[in-house]
Amino acid sequence: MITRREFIARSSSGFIGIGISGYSWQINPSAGNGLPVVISTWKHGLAANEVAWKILSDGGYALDAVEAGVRVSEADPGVNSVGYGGIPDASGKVTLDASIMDEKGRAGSVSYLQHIKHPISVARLVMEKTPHVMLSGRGALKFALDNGFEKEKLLTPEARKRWKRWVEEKKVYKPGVNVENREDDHDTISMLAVDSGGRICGACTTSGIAFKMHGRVGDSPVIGAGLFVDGEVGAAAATGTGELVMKTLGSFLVVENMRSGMTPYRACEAAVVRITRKIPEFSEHQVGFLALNKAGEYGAASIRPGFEYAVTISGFTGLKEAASWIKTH
Ligand code: SD4
Repeated sequence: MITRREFIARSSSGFIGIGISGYSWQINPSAGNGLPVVISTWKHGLAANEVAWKILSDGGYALDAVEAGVRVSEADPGVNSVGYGGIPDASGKVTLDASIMDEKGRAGSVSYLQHIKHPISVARLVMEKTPHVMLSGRGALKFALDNGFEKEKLLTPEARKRWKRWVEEKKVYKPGVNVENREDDHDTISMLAVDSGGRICGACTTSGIAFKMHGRVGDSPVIGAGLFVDGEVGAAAATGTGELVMKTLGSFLVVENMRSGMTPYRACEAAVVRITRKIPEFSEHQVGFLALNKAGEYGAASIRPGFEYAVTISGFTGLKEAASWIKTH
């Protein structure tokens, strides 16, 4: 594990770097702010946090908050990476992945789910009503329909147009996501919240990487990869190229790092370092981790610059840029 001194030394040598303000801010992230706290990935997290915060500030349950929060992005056709309006796979189909976990360590997820606008709510039902953790594909769809969800058309005209252009231009799938200057940038929403009763929960939902192979499932529905919650320690979630997160079981690693005493920021940084050590082509990809501990402290780290996350605490709501491993400026 790198030490703080090494990290700063390498940072100043130009090998890695982080924004100084982001760094110092995250080292002592939210001391004194108290509970509740909600954080989520990317700019679209701001609107999602707003809905989650209403529940949390009324003394509500973190699980209800994260579910309601990410549903905002799922329903927004302008968010082209989640639910309705998501960019399809290479065959033109919108296939969705989602997962949810509560403070008791209960988990539910769906993968390769089609035609359902709110996969996060299906994931919650899997958690609450079945003896299983994950339902996939047709089985997940049947379960959703049996439980009152409606079949909807998720491919918007805009997303269809982008897919048509991609096919016509005979473009080749590029696995990097959220990397600058990539036309098909893509943003999952992952949200973590701790409520005023100290209950910590998380949710993660996505249409996956644009133009992925038909049948591909990413990290988001895989418990421990895209999301992990341990109610006695904290929660972590990921965004970015799912294959890197799955190979390192990133969110589980972040939570385990917190269990061994790291701050949320340090825990995320160490999981990014793990990826850089295990996956030679890491620099071609973006991965960002978010973490929140039971005390309401939070932090984030990413491979590349540009990973923003939305924070809402009492008296503050706004975007923060995560510290990144690769320095580009
Ligand atoms: C995936 N992790 O399917 C997701 C994609 C993503 O921001 O997070 N995009 O690999």
